[in-house]
Amino acid sequence: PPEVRRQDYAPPAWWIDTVDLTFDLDPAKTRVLNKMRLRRNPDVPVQPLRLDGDSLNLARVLVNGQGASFKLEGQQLVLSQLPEGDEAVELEIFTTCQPEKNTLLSGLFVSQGTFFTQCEAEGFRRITYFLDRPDVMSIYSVTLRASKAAYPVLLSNGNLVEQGDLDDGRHFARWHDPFRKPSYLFALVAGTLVAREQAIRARNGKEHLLQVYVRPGDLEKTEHAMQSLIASIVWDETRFGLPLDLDRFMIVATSDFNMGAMENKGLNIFNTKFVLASQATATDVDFANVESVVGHEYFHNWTGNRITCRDWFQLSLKEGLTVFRDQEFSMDMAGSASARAVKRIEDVRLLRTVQFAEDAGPQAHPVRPDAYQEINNFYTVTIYEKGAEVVRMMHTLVGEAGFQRGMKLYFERHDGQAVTCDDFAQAIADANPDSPLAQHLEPFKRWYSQAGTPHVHASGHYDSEQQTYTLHLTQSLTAPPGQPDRQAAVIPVKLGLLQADGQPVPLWLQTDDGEQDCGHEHTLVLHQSEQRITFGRIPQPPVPSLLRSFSAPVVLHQSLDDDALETLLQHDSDPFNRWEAGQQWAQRVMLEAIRQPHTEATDAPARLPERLVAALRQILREPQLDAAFKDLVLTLPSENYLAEQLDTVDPQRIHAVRQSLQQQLAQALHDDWRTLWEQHHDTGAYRPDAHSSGRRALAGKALFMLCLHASHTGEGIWPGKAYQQSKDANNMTDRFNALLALVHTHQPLAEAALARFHQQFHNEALVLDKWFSLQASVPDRQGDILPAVQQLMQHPDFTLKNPNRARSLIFTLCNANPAAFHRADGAGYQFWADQVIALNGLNAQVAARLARSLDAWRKLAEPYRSHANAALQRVASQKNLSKDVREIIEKSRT
Ligand code: B3K
Ligand code: ZN
Repeated sequence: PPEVRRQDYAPPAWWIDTVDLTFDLDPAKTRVLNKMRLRRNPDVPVQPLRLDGDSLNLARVLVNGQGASFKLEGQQLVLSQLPEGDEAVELEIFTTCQPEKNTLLSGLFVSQGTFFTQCEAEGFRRITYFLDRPDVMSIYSVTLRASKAAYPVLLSNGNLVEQGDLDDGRHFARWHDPFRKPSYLFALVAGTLVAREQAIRARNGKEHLLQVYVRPGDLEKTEHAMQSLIASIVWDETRFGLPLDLDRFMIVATSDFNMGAMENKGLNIFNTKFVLASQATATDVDFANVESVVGHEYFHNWTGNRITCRDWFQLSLKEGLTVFRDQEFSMDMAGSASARAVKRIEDVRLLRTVQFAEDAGPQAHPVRPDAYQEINNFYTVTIYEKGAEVVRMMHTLVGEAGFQRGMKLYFERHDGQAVTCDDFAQAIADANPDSPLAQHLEPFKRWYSQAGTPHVHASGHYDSEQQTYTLHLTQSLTAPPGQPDRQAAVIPVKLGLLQADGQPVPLWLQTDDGEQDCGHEHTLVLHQSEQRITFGRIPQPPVPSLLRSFSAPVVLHQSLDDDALETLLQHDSDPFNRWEAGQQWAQRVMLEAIRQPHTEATDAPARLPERLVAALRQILREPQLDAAFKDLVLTLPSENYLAEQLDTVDPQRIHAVRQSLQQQLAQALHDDWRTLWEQHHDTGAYRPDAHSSGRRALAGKALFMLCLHASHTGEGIWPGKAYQQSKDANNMTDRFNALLALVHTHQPLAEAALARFHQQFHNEALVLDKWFSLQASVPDRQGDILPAVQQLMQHPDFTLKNPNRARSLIFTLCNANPAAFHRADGAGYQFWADQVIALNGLNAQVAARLARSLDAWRKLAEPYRSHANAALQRVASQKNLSKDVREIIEKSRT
């Protein structure tokens, strides 16, 4: 299959200045008239016009009002006899498409009787012939015509300029978007929808109309989305000085969507999962996700839409930057320093578990990839999350004020353009000429071009005579065989030193010209493969606290003993490193146990050291600490994260060790769990803010631990309380946590609770997703989960066609329940292959995501590895494999 390569980028031979689209909407056959004004790009040699198309029926082509000759080459429409001069050409193209047959949910599709579009990355070509590439930006006018009864609401980008009735019970609406935009930001929606509306006045006095459109019946679940939108607008104005540039800003929710949401200009289309939220149906995590995704899509209006990507290799230009912005937004919304740290820990956990694994596996690619077969396969954690870390490092290197200067320059230079990652980095550096970023800009940009996670090794040396402490840091990044050697990256290492009693040590940096007072924290810029740094006036051997708040996306190796880890866990002023010390400690205990010789996976379970238990107990009892933070510290590294640390992975062994430690935590801290539950389980009137969410999370963890303990003693009080709570809770977070405690600890009451829950929520699609997902995530016991999932696939509420539902059951099993998926008999992999094949025929994008569950198959121990290989081979040998799935499977197998 052909590869698209970054180095082959060439500017378009034509520009499209204006587009006037007319849709006659009909689910079976929609007619599209596309009138464009084009002109040749004077900077490019004269060439035919080649328009992209996909799954279109072409009816007619007119050039300047006359019939014209054209050719279809593959999926492209080629016009070679257009006038050669530089005057504009008017092109009219009539096509039809079949929205109701569109199960791929790319282009124009129907969801529950409503029309939606999804054009990023290359879906617009499934609507009409076009130069479907982000560097062609045009002014759009759109007329929608449809039955007034079936489709009372007709929406597109920009402003509504005209509407009225037509004959035969039809009506029309005409929209005009005053901003030039690439085709991937086009959108339309037509159907029966209702809207929550809010008029707001911006700082400059301008009025805006905000609307959140949903299906009738869902309106009372839109308040949080509206509040999040308003908060996003205020935040972007205050922190970045970026105002809303539209009279009208719309969000529309659909339950059939391949991803989270889409930032179409002025008409964001969202998965219902990231719009609808009520206390009765959504958890605290859902509420936080709505806020974060509403923010993310809104922030794209400037970072993505006003300045867009020159080509899809630059995807992280908009995604990395916008993720960075949404992370900062969530942190600012969370408020306190420790709530910010909680958000940072959650983001880093995702990065290290999923992105580091991606970067170490067969689908590894740079933040700015060099080649792809199917661009939809590159909406990855590397582009998004690692991309955001690259932006965050720039922020660290130039500071907040410097970063804002850089953003200002970026908009001065590039507003209205389609640009590259280099352009962004250049703007930030040019606005901060004296910063370490400007000083090391070229090597810094290796973060864009080199795949893989750098490893940093740190060791410290204390000289009692000189009273100095020297840190020795090295970095390495190994390239896969056959690839050019990696060069040193620019790694900001934020650090501090602690005395043994936990007091921060004043930092006197020794430089060539004497001593420099660094206060209590210093950011070392590691830009060579090896560097040393020395601090003076140190009376005792200190404990180093390195890579504070995870200042760079690297793996840090340092050998800290239990004393040092305990000092950091109890006293570090950097909450991220406090958490990290606890994780390192638990991880070391678990990895040692996993590696111990054994015949059965379950042999010789790990012993949780008394000292670690005592340290964790102290964290739980510290009154100043946030509940959310305690919950994170008490969460053991996940099975997937542990697997990532090993060269050979026996998923059953990892599961057995982690389960055993979890059990010991439940027992050893039993009294504390009880106290915590009593202190935190009643959070009063429901509010999804960071503080009360944290309390519910910790109470939920306590209830889970108490039920886990009960499952071993046979005691019934806590399961009884959990059952009560699963019935009576006044919010979904508490209700679901109680249900989870029962189900995940295999309580006899679990079945009744599950049945009750289903009965109560069978009309709530998003809650049913939770119900399916919960059952697919139960810790496996003797292979009982796969058959349960297979049975749930037969449930009348299950369907493969709805991506959320498919993800809730199948993806949860294959990606989030390693011990249920990796079975010694290989049945999990066979199930996976069946589902990849079934989805491939329905929705190649969703199928390609699932295809990635076996990315790490080469690291598996036998017999898993051979079974996984067989399953991969079976998928590979399918005829009619989409190019999406083919690309993933091929890479997995090479
Ligand atoms: N830009 C979209 C993602 C489009 C995915 C296309 N396969 C959502 C976002 O990142 O905001
Ligand atoms: Zn995005």
